[in-house]
Amino acid sequence: MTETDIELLKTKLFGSQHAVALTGAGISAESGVPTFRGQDGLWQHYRAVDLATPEAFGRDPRLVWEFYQWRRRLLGPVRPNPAHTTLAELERRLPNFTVITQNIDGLHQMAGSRRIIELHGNIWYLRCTGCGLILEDRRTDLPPLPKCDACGRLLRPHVVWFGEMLDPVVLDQAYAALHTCEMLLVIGTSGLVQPAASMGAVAKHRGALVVEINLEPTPQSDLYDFSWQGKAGELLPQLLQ
Ligand code: BJW
Ligand code: ZN
Repeated sequence: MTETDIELLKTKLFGSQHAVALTGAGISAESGVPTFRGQDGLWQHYRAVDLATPEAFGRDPRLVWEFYQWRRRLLGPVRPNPAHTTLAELERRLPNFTVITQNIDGLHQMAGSRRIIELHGNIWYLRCTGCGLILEDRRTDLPPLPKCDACGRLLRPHVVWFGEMLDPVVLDQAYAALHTCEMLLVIGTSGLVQPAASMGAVAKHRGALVVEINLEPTPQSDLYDFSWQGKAGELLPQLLQ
């Protein structure tokens, strides 16, 4: 990326009626949240099939809850970084700016973004496996197997596991934003998990300028207009300068 490229991106971004950022775990890495894949990724130490599938929860809910309780404790003191705050600022400055995130950490909200589509749910919400009730709960000292006050059945984290469908209402909102945007920033995602991995291609197909911001190239890089390599927390603020 040259200085001229960055100027071009800024012109396109600040001239757009609709712009979108699609974010993944990499945007929270500089806040101290572990990513999933790569050297220090969560899936290097834990097997996704043992912890992030409905079958795993059916088999051993205590183990799955232990994993999520640990992650909730880890996330408790975590704060947004300059990448999150840049996106919040873009929402204030642009006529229509939407964040579509795969992250469950709630850091976009904390940074001040308001138009957020959470594809994979939110770790600070729990859902009843019996009556479907969804409730916010920020405690980091939950009982080992939290139960629903309304019906007494087991609660689960309100997140999307492998093999589960994404909420169709949430997906519709995401595609509506992707279909209308003139520019898409794809930030800190390995592009391996569907359907999010195809969302850049969807926007590209509809004529959006697509810019990837990542430490390294991904399987999607060649499809996009620009691949801007580096730390999201260092690159994104340059769009506001
Ligand atoms: C930085 C950085 C810095 C680091 N700055 N960058 C079609 C084809 C094949 C398979 C499927 C398919 N459709 C569905 C599937 C199955 C499956 C899937 O995709 N599997 C693949 C792995 C092959 N998908 C699903 O099951 C989805 N459901 C679905 O599609 O339902 C319909 C269906 C069901 C069954 C069969 C067919 C259809 C649901 C997926 C749910 C994903 N859930 C998780 C866990 C959420 C809860 C939790 O956190 O515990 O979501 S898995 C995990 O991966 C998490 C993430 O949101 C997701 C994506 O990860 P992300 O964000 O990309 O992180 P990383 O770690 O992979 O990458 C980080 C990146 O950041 C790297 O590139 C770094 O370089 C970069 N980076 N620091 C900038 N400072
Ligand atoms: Zn219930």
